[in-house]
Amino acid sequence: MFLSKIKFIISAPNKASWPKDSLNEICLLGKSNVGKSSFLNAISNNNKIARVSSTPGCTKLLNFFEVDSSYRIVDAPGYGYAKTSILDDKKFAKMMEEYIFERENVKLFILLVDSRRELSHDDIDCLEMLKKTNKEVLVIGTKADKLNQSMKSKFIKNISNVISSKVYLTSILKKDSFNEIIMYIDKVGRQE
Ligand SMILES: Nc1nc2c(ncn2[C@@H]2O[C@H](COP(=O)(O)OP(=O)(O)OP(=O)(O)O)[C@@H](O)[C@H]2O)c(=O)[nH]1
Ligand SMILES: [Mg+2]
Repeated sequence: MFLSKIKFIISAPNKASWPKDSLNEICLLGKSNVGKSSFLNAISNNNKIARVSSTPGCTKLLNFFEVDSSYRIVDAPGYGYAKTSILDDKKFAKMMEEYIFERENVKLFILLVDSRRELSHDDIDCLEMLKKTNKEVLVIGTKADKLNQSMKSKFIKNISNVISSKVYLTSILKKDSFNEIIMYIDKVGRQE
């Protein structure tokens, strides 16, 4: 299964540009280069949906994508790139905090982390912010193709010490690693 009929809606620098309706939104967050835009392409089975680059800082604004005219996925720019720490860069922080705390449409935040790395301070700061929203949060470890079995278990164990929500491991080289999360996203997106 993949998400079908995905189309790009708008790249938003601030709340004046957010779509003005009540469609549910699912937001992808995480450090630069962890693979947020690649994740969106993988669940759409279309590498042309979002722009991806091996250089961090590829996505600059909040990019809204509509799925089957029913709900949206929002691909966020990453933190931790150059000065773009989630709290230090004022413009970036304002754009993200505004969305995280004020956007009522959001039903689920997905925090993506590179499964080869430990959680960074920015990841922890981000999780703390998300906790304050009282909204649902999921963690995805990306690039699982780089891990062996014992590294995978260690990753899941480490994350579970920090957050109680469900943790998934995905790899763009293994399409079926997205099956469960796609079904979940679609269910949350279409919820009344
Ligand atoms: N091996 C491997 N590489 C991946 C995977 N997912 C993403 N990548 C690579 O990671 C790099 C960054 O991917 P992006 O999707 O642009 O990352 P991003 O999180 O959107 O980055 P920003 O937009 O800068 O925040 C690219 O070179 C991708 O090909 C994966 O599952 N496995
Ligand atoms: Mg991106």
